[in-house]
Amino acid sequence: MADMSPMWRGGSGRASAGPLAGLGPPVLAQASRVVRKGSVVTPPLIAVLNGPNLNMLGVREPEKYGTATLDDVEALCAEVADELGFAIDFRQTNSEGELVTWVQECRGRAAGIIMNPAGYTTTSIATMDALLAVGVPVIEVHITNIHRREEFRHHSFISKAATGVICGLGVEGYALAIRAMAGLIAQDEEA
Ligand code: DHK
Repeated sequence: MADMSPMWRGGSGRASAGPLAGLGPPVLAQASRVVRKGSVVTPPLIAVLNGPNLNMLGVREPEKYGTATLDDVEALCAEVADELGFAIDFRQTNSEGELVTWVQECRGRAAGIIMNPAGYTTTSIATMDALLAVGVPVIEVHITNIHRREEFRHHSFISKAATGVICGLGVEGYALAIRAMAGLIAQDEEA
């Protein structure tokens, strides 16, 4: 198993490792849905990847993005994932290359990817290509309704790789994305 970056939540300076890195404990979900690998029972993994400036949530333009911090968003995702029997690997980076690498390393590990690409939404063909290469369901999340904002925010390269897009519902959009992803993964398993 290739290692991911030893730091996760790259931009926030938090040094805890996620299950993708194999460097620390995953946010374990209850074992209602499990994947058996030998004698080890592991809940399926959803990667929740966040792009640039989302480490500033809580202080960043709160009139648009709200007052919840990225830690609050991670706790929300972990709670919903736990309820549904999934583990999450929740990360943030300000670097496009790191985001691309994290996406690539989801191949064969994560059952789905939820991404708020933030400022890379409108620019990153590389992130789109990586998502297309991984071959798992992708849900794109934006806290704000990008279509009610400046025109340059309207076009998303990431949407071309996404099964669905959630925007404008605040950080609750992440919780909705986890629930939707659980459904997509179940469909994949049935197919
Ligand atoms: C977050 C950003 O950082 C912006 O660059 C996007 C997105 C919108 C959000 O709503 O979560 O344009």
